[in-house]
Amino acid sequence: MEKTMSSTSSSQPQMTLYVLAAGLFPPRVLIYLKEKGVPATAIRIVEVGMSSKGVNIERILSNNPTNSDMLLNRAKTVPVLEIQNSDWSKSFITESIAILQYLEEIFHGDSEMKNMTGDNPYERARHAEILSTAVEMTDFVALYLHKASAVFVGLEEQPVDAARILLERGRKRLVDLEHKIDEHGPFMCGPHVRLVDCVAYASFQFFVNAYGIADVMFKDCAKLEQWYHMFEKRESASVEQMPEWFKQKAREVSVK
Ligand SMILES: N[C@@H](CCC(=O)N[C@@H](CS)C(=O)NCC(=O)O)C(=O)O
Repeated sequence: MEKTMSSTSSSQPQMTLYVLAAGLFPPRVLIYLKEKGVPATAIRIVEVGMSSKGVNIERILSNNPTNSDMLLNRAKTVPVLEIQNSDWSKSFITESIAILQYLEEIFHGDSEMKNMTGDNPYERARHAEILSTAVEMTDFVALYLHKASAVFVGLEEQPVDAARILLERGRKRLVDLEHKIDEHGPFMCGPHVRLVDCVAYASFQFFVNAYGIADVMFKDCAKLEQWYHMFEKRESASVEQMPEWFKQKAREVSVK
């Protein structure tokens, strides 16, 4: 899938976003673009797909032969944002949170688009706090699944103790998140949708849909469960799903 575009305005650079739309991390950016209100013409989106070795990074490299050394060192994962500089060289951002922060700055001041981090220093600090808990939760739960799901049997070591510890850490971050999100919602930081909603929803929907661990994600977390079911009805939330063969294997989870 490849959607073409040119920049919305001459003040913004031309950008290409490489994704695996059904993965865990790229949907953070795809959901954010829709919630922010970035026109589909502002960023070219290229699906890299999977190869037998995992994410097909070759697709990015083949587009960027002159930058391949730098990309091989940095872009072992997606999403990757490629930025066309005014001197025709290219720059790359290879971490989802850094991509989101860059886009938030690039589109800052565009009155057609929402502010996605907060309206004053306190709101932005609260947002940063909840975001860092959501990111830590994602990393612990993702690693737990690498140690406990049948999808990774034979691909990496799966010590049961490691799975237990990672699950415990992930659960602790989930409970932290439950306590930190706004009492009245409907979004994590209150009445306005923020970047953290996009990041957290990408994780929740992936863990719930691909790995079937709603029981883990929502145990003692009623506010999070309510937030999730509110957010899943939004247009931005219709994300691509992993294939059935993956889900079937992924849902065999040994430690819960
Ligand atoms: N910390 C990175 C993680 C990105 C990541 O792991 N992406 C997955 C796809 S969802 C990937 O590319 N995996 C390939 C691999 O780990 O070899 C980010 O937030 O962008």
